[in-house]
Amino acid sequence: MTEKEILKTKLKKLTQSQRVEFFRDGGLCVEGLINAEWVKKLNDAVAQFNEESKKLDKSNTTYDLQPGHTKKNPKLRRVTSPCDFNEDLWKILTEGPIGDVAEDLLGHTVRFYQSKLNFKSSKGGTEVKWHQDKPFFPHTNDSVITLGVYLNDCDDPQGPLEIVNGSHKKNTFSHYDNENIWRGNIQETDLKKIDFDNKKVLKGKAGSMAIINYRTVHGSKPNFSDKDRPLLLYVLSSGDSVPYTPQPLKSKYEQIIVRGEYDNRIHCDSGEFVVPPNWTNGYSSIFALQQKENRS
Ligand SMILES: O=C(O)CCC(=O)C(=O)O
Repeated sequence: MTEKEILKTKLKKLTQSQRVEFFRDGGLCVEGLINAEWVKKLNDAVAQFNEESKKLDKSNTTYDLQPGHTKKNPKLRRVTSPCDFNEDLWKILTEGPIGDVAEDLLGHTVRFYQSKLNFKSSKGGTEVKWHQDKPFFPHTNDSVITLGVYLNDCDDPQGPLEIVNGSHKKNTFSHYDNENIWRGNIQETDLKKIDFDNKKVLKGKAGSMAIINYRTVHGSKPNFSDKDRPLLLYVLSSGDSVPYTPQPLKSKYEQIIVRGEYDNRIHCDSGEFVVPPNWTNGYSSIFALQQKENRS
């Protein structure tokens, strides 16, 4: 759906000025969107994932472990498709506030693309280098967003998400290097073209939501503090926007319409852009890719 059409729909959760800020800047953080009861349920799920990770000594398709992970000193970095394993994580989208915010920003028909749980553990949780999401999963139109819920208070030391205001309306950069190897981040020469003076830090208390468009330049610093930074992420699109390339993070819910009615129509923006590698036979994580880790 177009910005103009969406701005006219009835709001469920956000204010009109928050919605205008989202379309102007390409992202924002809103405090208090997820109440304490939901935050507790989501944190119970996080505790379960942490327990499971202690049974592992290497990463697999669901659990991405930071180098140095041990049972005694677990360093879970990401859970892929956490909604597949916990009903509350799915319910907060289909029946709760995540779906309501999605309707405010995507229109009444909302399509599920993927979910992930990024931990960024205390005392060394990995940075996420500057990147855009569109190069990872280009869609037929740019009505694609990520909604991220902070499950602990997240201030500067914990490495909150940061965005470059207005970058969603400018270039979409290649995430390949000069040798045509996928790196998952914007390369040095292109970083010089970005106005980093115009940054916004999306930090907030537990239950805040960081919201970004999939073309917005974003990243986050490492977490050297003594508090973890669990961030639950949902990637969603308008019903009329579908991906051009195979989904790297498999899920039983792939492409499900979570809100509204789908009339079998899609909208295609014109243009040409670089597509990602074919990850049908395996994908690790943005952290592992950007850190150039080899997986056996
Ligand atoms: O966890 C973060 O700080 C950033 C996550 C992100 O940008 C992504 O997974 O695409």
